[in-house]
Amino acid sequence: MSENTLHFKEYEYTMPLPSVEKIRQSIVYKLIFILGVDPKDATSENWLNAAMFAVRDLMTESFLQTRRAHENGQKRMVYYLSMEFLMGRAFTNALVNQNLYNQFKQAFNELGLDLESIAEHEADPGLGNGGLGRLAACFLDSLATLRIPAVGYGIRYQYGMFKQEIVDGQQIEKPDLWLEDDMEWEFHRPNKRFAVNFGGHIYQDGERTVWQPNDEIEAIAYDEIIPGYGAQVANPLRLWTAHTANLFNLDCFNSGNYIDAINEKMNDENIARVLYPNDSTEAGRELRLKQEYFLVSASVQDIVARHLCRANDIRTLADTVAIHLNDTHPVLAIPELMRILIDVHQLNFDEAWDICQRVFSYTNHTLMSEALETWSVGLMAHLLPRHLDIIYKINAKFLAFVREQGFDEEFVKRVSIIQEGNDRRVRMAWLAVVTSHKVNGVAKIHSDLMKTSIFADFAQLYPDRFLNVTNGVTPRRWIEIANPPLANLLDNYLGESDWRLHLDKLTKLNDLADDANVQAAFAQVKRQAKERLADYVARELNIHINPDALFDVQIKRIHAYKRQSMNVLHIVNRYLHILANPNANWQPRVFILAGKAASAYVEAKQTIHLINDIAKTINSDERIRDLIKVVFIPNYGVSLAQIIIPAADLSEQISLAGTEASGTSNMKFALNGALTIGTFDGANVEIHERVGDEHSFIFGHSVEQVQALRHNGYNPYDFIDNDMDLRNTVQAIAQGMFSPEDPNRYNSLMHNGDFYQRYADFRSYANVQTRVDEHYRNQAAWRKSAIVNIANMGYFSSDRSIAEYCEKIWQIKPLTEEELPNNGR
Ligand code: 26V
Repeated sequence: MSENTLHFKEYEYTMPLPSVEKIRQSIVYKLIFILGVDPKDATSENWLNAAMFAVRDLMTESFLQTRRAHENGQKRMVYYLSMEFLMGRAFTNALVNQNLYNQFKQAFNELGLDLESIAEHEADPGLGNGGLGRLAACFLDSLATLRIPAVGYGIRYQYGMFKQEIVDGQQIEKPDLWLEDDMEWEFHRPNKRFAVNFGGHIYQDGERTVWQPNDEIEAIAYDEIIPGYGAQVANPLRLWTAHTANLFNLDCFNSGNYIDAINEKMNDENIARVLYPNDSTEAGRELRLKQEYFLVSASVQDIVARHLCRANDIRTLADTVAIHLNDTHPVLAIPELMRILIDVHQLNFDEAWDICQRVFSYTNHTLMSEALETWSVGLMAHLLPRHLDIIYKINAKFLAFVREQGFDEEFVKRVSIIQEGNDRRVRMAWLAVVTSHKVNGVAKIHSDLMKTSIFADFAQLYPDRFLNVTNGVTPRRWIEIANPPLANLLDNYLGESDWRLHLDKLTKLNDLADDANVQAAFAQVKRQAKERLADYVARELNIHINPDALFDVQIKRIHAYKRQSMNVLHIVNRYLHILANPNANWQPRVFILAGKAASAYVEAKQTIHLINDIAKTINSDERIRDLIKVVFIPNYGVSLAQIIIPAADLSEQISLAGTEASGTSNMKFALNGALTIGTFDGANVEIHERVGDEHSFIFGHSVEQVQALRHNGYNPYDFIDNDMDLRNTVQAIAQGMFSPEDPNRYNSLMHNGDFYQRYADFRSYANVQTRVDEHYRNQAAWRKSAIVNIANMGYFSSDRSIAEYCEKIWQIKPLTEEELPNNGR
């Protein structure tokens, strides 16, 4: 960047030069004049806050220029609607993507401060549950980097994902007060506000249906800058907060009790209060439905308003607008857009329907039936009567089409958007599929299963609608930021730095995988990351782990289908064998697990308790002599993942085949040189395809075998009774070896019908773990495998995923050189 980087032609102004000196001055300036803090009293938080404002200045111009480019161009734009965005910390990301990291580091040095430790003070906004939210964040990074005209829309939850503490081995949830750090660096847009209505009733006025709502909430925007790598383009992530609408215009104030009326209105702000955990419990569902509508109503109103600014003709909406539905959570955007087109802009139903079909696309992220959203017709009639009315009309039109095709009434019943019966419900996934021009799964195997399981009927009706776009992850966060020494290694051995933008360039490493120098350099990178993690574990948990041991890692939400408890079976089996045979040549291992359990999910919480009980017993058993260490690291999130993933030797991806839609940590691990031990599930299949049998460890039943077992009446004791290791292991846990004070504590966890077939896969899992040990003993061979893994991960860049979405789903092109904000630099 130079002093005259960008200009709004009609105004004169000077941007501060981002030299080290100017940066240092800018930080001090912000500290004094924006925060009002005397530098001699400044805390680390104050310095960070000041530096964040300084870096925001440097992004703002391209942010506003990008907006101009969007407004001036007639390009189709994509609006990515998601109830979750797991962005991770923003500060280092902003520096890296703008190529300002070294300057800021130097500026901090000159102030006597260390950038890395200052950056640790930033709160990590946990506005998501897991993979779906993190995927949205990787996608935003790639959209901006690829200069795609795009806006992300979400909710600015006051409380994100809870903070997890472990007390006596058990999970305790603490509220996550991420906003209280007072480091708001988003742009608050108090004039970007939209009324979101609820309740009331509908009536006919001639041809027209009129909605008379009885409650109004206001959505107010906050914009976060999403800088693309290379600083050419910055897109907005617009998050909505809830505000009580114009209090004094509402009827309830005429009814007498002023204080009660105010209190009641204050409750409206609960809408944006807290992120829902994905435990699919019924409690509090009404608020969740309100949240979903709140997000989509504000966003769709905003999208329509933007379109009218650009094109001034509502009928051309589908030419300039693509709206993407991240799972079914924002599917109410469909009836909301219909409502706006018909009720506000007076289009007829068929015109509106035609526009919706061209605008919307939808990604499915899970096949598990309990996660498929449905809403009771009664609740929807109560909160959103006009939307229910529109959904009925869409359904009538759709079912007429189905009958025309000659399908029978059984089929009609199955595909109806309304599930009939005592408890009538709206099936949100069906509404998404019926409307969207494209529906995608997130890994090859998942997209195939989608067409043969949950959406089989729809695949018959609309064979061309379904496609796959395999997930990806951003190499900027998952290599450059999480693992700077690896980034250096890649720069050195690839002889260029643009793997950050063209991850396929990593394939060059395939030729270097046998090279002793490269292996040694890799070993050093891995060692550094393992030491860093060991320091963290020593500091936070007072557990000492040996960086020479094999680091075996499973980090993700705790869920029965992900089978953390099968990992535990292997650990205990190994423990029992070491006790029986202490002098064999055991490979020392550190088992690292982390993840949150939804607060109402009893089995998941028990699993955490079990892991901690086992850690306590094994870590203090002197006979084990550090051959096994078990560590459960509390409060898993993006920031912790950035520390753990680079340090992993082995990546546990052991879900039951057919249950994990894709997984994305599997990609991050392999990209950081961990070998995968995994089932044929999700993206493991495609990772294995690229790295080969020799460099990964696949085990367990295939989807077909899993289905056959289920079909034939799966009996876990067929496996327990016929495998002595398994029998001993299950008994040890179930009879209280790790919970002597409460010997039955894990009886039910071990004897619960084993829906996810841990016991059926145990033998092949244990066997392949033995192969892992053998491979690790040959360090040269292991390092080669690790390098081959890195070399073949180019495909799993989220840049590739986004390019596919643009081409196959959204029909969107990047901004051209001429349209670029900094054209003429
Ligand atoms: C469901 C619910 C239902 C209750 C309210 C809150 C809530 C939040 C999320 C969900 C569904 C989550 C689905 C999900 O996270 N799927 C994951 O998506 C990843 C990105 O595609 C993928 O890698 C994981 O395999 C998949 O489990």
